[in-house]
Amino acid sequence: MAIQRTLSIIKPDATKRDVTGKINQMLERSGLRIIAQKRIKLSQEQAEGFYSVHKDRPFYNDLVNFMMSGPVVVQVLEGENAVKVNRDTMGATNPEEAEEGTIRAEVGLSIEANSVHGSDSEENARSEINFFFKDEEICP
Ligand code: IDP
Ligand code: MG
Repeated sequence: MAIQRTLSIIKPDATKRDVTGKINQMLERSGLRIIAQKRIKLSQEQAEGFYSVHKDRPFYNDLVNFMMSGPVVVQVLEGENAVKVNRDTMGATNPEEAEEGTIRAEVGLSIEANSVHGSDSEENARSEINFFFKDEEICP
């Protein structure tokens, strides 16, 4: 297995409830190293751009507004098979369907306010990391 990097976002529903530390502990316990991290407020342009793949979905406008409703923590995670390990640690999109012990099952509130984002492929991880981070901000 190869060492990979993936982009993670702790979403506004989670930053508002002060569970950033709990989520980071769950990520680190899965073997994912947090090699870059910053807490930011997304602009409309950033939220729309980041989720542009979903622009034709009925939930797009709500999703963009939700992602701007409070601070987010954007992070680069590194580890063996990091893209899949992070997706497994996050759990299913809908917290009601997420396996016990996953972040979304433990912390998520709804299919929209599901506490975390994670890249779904190595290729998307590369572009999502570049969306938020300069090379010099990543400290492995
Ligand atoms: P993922 O985050 O598990 O990869 P995606 O299908 O890529 O799920 O959807 C992106 C985000 O859009 C989800 O994490 C969630 O916040 C939101 N979302 C997805 N499906 C719905 C829905 O049916 N209603 C409202 N929000 C949704
Ligand atoms: Mg997705």
